[in-house]
Amino acid sequence: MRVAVLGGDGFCGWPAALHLSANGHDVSIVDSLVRRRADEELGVQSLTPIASLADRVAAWQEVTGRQISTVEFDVAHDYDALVAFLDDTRPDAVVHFAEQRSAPYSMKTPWHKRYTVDNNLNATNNLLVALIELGLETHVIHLGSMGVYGYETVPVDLPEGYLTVSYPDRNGEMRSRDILYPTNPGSVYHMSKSLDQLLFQFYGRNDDMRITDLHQGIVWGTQTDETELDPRLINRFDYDGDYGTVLNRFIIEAAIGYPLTVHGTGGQTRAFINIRDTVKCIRIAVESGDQVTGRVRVMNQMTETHRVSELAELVADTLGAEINMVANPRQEADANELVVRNDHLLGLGLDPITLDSGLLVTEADLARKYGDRIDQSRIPAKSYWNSNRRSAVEGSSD
Ligand code: NAD
Ligand code: USQ
Repeated sequence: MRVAVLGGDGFCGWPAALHLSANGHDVSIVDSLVRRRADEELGVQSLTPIASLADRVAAWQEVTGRQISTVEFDVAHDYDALVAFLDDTRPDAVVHFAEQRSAPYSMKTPWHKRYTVDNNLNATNNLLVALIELGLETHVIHLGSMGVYGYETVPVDLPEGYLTVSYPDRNGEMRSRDILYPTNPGSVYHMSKSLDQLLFQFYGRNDDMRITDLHQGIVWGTQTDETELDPRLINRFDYDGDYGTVLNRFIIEAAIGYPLTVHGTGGQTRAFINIRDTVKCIRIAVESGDQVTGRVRVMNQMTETHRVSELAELVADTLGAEINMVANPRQEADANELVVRNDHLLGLGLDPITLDSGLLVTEADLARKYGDRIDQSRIPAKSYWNSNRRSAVEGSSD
């Protein structure tokens, strides 16, 4: 299939593009390279040394003989370039990763809040409008977030996108219908994913579009079978307080002897998926596009749930580390329960990699290998959700 990967230079997009290419798909990458500029803005670099996008695809061709084309433009703001690209490539599927994806980055300042909403919503809206303008029947696969459901304890296993509700009509007769699961985002970033859902619901219905929204959990790990083929193909590995996600941060922290940074009580329970499973899920979503008819297909792209404090203990026990309970810069519940359905992807053949697979040690080895690239001053999370959280952190003795 012809597959366009928007955001194909990023942490999930790059290995997904390689995995699709390795499996015989004709892949084109679009990226504005804004994520590399965010590293410059934040004064931090990926733990792993990442090659330029041009060098990456040249290496891929050298190693495998497979070609991936690339084009650089801003999907959110260069609508004409997007239309020209889609008209030229006429993809069977577009995988849309091209959004600002960090919750802490989205909460840093008014500029970061406005940038995240502007970038994420315009990227999604532009893509949908461009496909409609061109009359293409392209399957759109979007990377959404488990965070759209919110992280309060609820008495149900989180369903895949829709909730069946029953209510009395005006004559008192019971009715039943499926609604989008009530959204309850915990950051401006997560809110942008909640709003994306409405764009999909509207255009899906109005223009009969085929759309899959993947509600992905926190991705951990770095390398995949394809990125391991050559050092120039290595994936990025974020560890800083803005872009580093919890498990990858714990792995790096343990690897360099930095106490694990557990926020608050560590009672937050979250959904996780290894990057090797992310790329498989993307391929599965692409290759099962003909199953998408009618309403937006929502699949929960996660394989296991863990409480942050228990993750820290597991990492400490496996890799050897101290644990430091730090004041939480985020406005979030101290603790929550989380049970998630992921029947769709399991039914389509996903065979999950779980934390007990031994990959923790492999990842820690990688972190140690590049440990001298770490700037420890960039580890503490310093994006505060509101002034109360700032006071709590700045007033704490951590
Ligand atoms: P990333 O920041 O590493 O990659 C995103 C890529 O998109 C970057 O290369 C960036 O330059 C590009 N981009 C951003 N805005 C763009 C624009 N307007 N035009 C063109 N390119 C643009 O992030 P990631 O971790 O690879 O995440 C990819 C997607 O997956 C995001 O939408 C994110 O919300 C979602 N997701 C990520 C995780 C995770 O743990 N990393 C978990 C769940 C969902
Ligand atoms: N946390 C710590 N210590 C740390 C970092 C984080 O205790 O050093 C805690 C946070 O307070 C939070 C939890 O770990 O309770 C998860 O934080 P995270 O940064 O790992 O994940 P999050 O901000 O939710 O965002 C990440 C990705 C985002 C994706 C989301 C999936 O950056 O793109 O959408 O995971 S989910 O969380 O399922 O919504």
